[in-house]
This record gives sequence, structure tokens and C-alpha cells, in this order.
Amino acid sequence: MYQIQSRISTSLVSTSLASLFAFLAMLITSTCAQASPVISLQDWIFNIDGTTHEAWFGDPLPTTGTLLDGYGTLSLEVSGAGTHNVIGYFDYEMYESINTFFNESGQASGIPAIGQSWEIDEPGFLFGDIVDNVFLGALDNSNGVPAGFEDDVAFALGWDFSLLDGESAVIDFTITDLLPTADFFLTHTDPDVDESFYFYSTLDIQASGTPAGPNVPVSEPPVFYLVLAPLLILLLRRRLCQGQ
Ligand SMILES: [Ca+2]
Ligand SMILES: [Ca+2]
Ligand SMILES: [Ca+2]
Repeated sequence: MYQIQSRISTSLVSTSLASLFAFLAMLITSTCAQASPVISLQDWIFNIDGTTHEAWFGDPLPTTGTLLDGYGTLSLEVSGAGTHNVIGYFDYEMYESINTFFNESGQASGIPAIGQSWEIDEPGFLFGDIVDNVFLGALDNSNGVPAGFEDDVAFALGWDFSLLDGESAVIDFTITDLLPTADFFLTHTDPDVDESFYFYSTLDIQASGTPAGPNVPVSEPPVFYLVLAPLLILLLRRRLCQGQ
């Protein structure tokens, strides 16, 4: 009887501990989960080899992908041998309904890749030249709205690159609230709410017909199965025949 009661007690303790750990895990997860900064996209521009597309003029996005609540990745593909110039520009506001759109700053972090250009600036209503530079296809690699000089922030990232015959380039533009692991990225901050989000871009040049994504190695049958297995089968068959 004592053993049965002991087992029941142990089982109850285990169940209670499991429930307790599950509750604590849920509590920790719910405590750690933070909402993304509230952002709104005022305007975007893409300059692809001199052809511009802008939300302000009602143009459709020349990219694939979508932005959800302002966040996500937009991609475009460029092909054709020769030199290319691609720029993606975004004018976001942070918590505009709470503290306006001109209390914000930007920052560049890391080292740009070869051929990569960038710019953070006021979008041109007051003093910024970023929109002019986007249309020119030549970003100025400078920050016109650093911390301490808050205003209306817009930012852009660009690529200058060359393709050989048969090559194509896939360029991603990503807006995220997660600190990027990319070598170079831009940050947009609203200091009054002490929150930030990030913008980075990648360039992937592929040979014609190269499938996107990591190459999956094709497994080949080991030498054993190709050479040794038939020999073993022959030997086994001979042994069986001799035994008859
Ligand atoms: Ca703001
Ligand atoms: Ca500028
Ligand atoms: Ca802005």
C-alpha cells in the first residue's frame, strides 16, 4: 500500500512539476515577446538601370515579395551582360501619430560590400538630396540625419555590378525589426520611444540555369554496392550450389 501511495505521490509531483515548467516557459516566452516598432511606409523608389518606379506616382512595385506592416523582403532579378545599377529607396515614419515623423534619426553600421552604396537623408522637402541621388543612380554614402540632428528619415541602398553572358543577379531589400547579421545595414530610430528597425540588401549573381538556394548534393551509391555486392552474391550462390 505504501509503495502504491508513493508511486501515486511521485507521479503527482512529476505532473505538477511538468505543469509548473510549462507555465514558467509560457510566462518567459510571453514576457520576452515584443511587438515590432510601429512603422508606416510613406514612399518607395526603385531605380533599375536608369528606369525609375515610385509609389508617389502610383507605380506598381517592380519587385516580388510583400511588406507586412512595413516589414519583409522585396526581390528583383536583373540579367544581361554588362554593367548594372540598382537602388532601393524607402521613406518610413515611426510612431507618426504619437510623436510626428520628424523626430527620428538614422545610422549606418558595418562595411559596405564592393559595389554597394548607401544614403540616409531627409527626403527632400527641406534639405535632403537623397531622392535626387536615387534618380541619378548615385547615392552619396553619407548620413544627413544622424542622432542629435533628428528629422524626417529616408534611406536607400544600391548596387553597381557587372554581369557576364548568361549570368543574372538577384537583389533582395529587407526591412526587419531584428538586428541583422549582414556585414552592412542601416538603422532607423525613433529616440522618443527608444525603438529601431533595420534595412539591408544582398546581391547574388548566378550563372545561367543555376538553381536558387543551396545546392543539394546528389547521393551516389557506394562502391560496395556497385562492385563488391555482385561478387558476394556470386560466392554465396556457388557455396549454396556446392552444398547441394
Ligand atoms: Ca516618430
Ligand atoms: Ca545626402
Ligand atoms: Ca520618413
